Amino acid sequence: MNDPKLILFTGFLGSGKTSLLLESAKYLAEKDKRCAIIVNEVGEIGIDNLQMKKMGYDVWEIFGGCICCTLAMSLEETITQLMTDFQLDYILIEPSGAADPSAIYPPLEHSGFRKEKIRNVFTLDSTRVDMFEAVLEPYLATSIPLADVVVINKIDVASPGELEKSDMIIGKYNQTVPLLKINVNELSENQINEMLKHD
Ligand SMILES: Nc1nc2c(ncn2[C@@H]2O[C@H](COP(=O)(O)OP(=O)(O)OP(=O)(O)O)[C@@H](O)[C@H]2O)c(=O)[nH]1
Ligand SMILES: [Mg+2]
Repeated sequence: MNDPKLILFTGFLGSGKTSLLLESAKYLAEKDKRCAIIVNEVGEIGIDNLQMKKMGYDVWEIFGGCICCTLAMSLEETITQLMTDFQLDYILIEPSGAADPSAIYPPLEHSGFRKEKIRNVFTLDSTRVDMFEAVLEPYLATSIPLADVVVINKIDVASPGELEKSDMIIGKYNQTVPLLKINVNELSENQINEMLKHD
């Protein structure tokens, strides 16, 4: 049995992680891939467990706080159990947007996922780059170098200046990462494939 592909949706609070995760899950389901979704709180994504079960997903709710720092054991156990009980193609994880994204790797590695096996999709909300630059430099400096692909989103509502600054900020911390510019409401199949592709 092949190990599932593990996709992490990282990015600051409110940046668009859940929207991308759900679009990805929908797309993968259409392609008959089996996915598990791990989020902090199922309520947060606005879909209840029963409904997800009807759609063919198993939702594993991890209670309270952020899965990265306070509940690392429970994340590890959840993944181990998922992999024992199900034949999965993908595990999609949304860590809390307030967490240090580097903290999620140790529990994933304990579950048997080497860093090269994890695809970290970092979302940058282009409409808030000025704020990020002003007060979140340390967050950007730890998050962006870990990204395997950066999604600059909300291009439908950003100004040309904000889009230019988004490019500049990513380039400052990671010169080699592939960039995707998207409006989540008009995602193309190519963009989703580019985002999820595993080498
Ligand atoms: N116009 C536009 N809105 C977007 C886009 N992507 C996300 N949004 C909106 O941005 C808001 C936040 O999106 P979420 O997907 O909930 O963001 P999140 O990162 O999961 O937020 P938290 O879990 O609270 O950290 C929602 O209202 C989305 O509809 C986009 O490309 N364009
Ligand atoms: Mg979310």
